[in-house]
Amino acid sequence: TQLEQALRNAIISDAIDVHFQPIVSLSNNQVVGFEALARWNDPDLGFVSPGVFVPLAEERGFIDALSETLLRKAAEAALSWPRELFLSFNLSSAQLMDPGTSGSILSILGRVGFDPHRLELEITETAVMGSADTAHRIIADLRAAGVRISLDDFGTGQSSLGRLRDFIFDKIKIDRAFVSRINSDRASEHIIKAILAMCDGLELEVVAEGIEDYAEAVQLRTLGCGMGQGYHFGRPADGIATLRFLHENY
Ligand code: G
Ligand code: G
Ligand code: MN
Ligand code: NA
Repeated sequence: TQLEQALRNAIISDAIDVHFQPIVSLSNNQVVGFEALARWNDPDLGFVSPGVFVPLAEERGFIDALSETLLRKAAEAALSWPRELFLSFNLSSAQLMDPGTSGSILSILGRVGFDPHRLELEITETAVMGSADTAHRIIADLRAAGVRISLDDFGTGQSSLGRLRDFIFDKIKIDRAFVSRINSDRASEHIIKAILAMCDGLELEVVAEGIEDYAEAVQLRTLGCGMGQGYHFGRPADGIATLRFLHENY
């Protein structure tokens, strides 16, 4: 298809960019890290969402090429940040089925000179279930090298609490579906309280995603949520804007 051909060309010509969205500590609003988000603005097709081109790349077998370029760019950009903030990077389910993934990630970090302890990888539960043995081995290899693992979109889709007993995660990201209702719907507030209590017991860090206003930030901080992310703190921005943001915020 036209889209597939355009995506191939974009990968080859290095036209897919990476943007960064801040993740803050809710106790003091300090930036603690950034999530890398792929951005593709094609001259003919216009802006294409990663929600579209990432699944296409997976389907057509070029997710590895795409992801390697994005991780390299993201890690290189993170090296220019004025502080040693963490970099959070999304892994797709196809990558967790490929035994070469851990080696390829660690070799990129080595070449760029990026400390694995500063990297977090965001994965979804569905991705871990896809090919459980391979996924667990990849995760174990990465964690042994110091990389941390976040469970993305927690509370949606096929999440099952049983997965948390495997102790393969360092952090939980509460899906914005709960966060956006925290001040209008008692059920969402109770669910978030329960997630926070559970993560406290399991010694998991927590990020609330999709915080869009001050009231949500205050409520989550009051409930004891450690970290937050969302338009209230900053939208995803390119590398240069991110550097400017960091210099203005310290
Ligand atoms: O940035 P946006 O909200 O449009 O992202 C849409 C989806 O694309 C999200 O689920 C996000 O996790 C995913 N995504 C964004 N960048 C990447 C990437 O570099 N790799 C992978 N695998 N997924 C990404
Ligand atoms: O699936 P994942 O959690 O990786 O998706 C992250 C996506 O959420 C990013 O693509 C980003 O554009 C989007 N996002 C980040 N903050 C907000 C927010 O405050 N509100 C909304 N609606 N989307 C957000
Ligand atoms: Mn994510
Ligand atoms: Na999410």
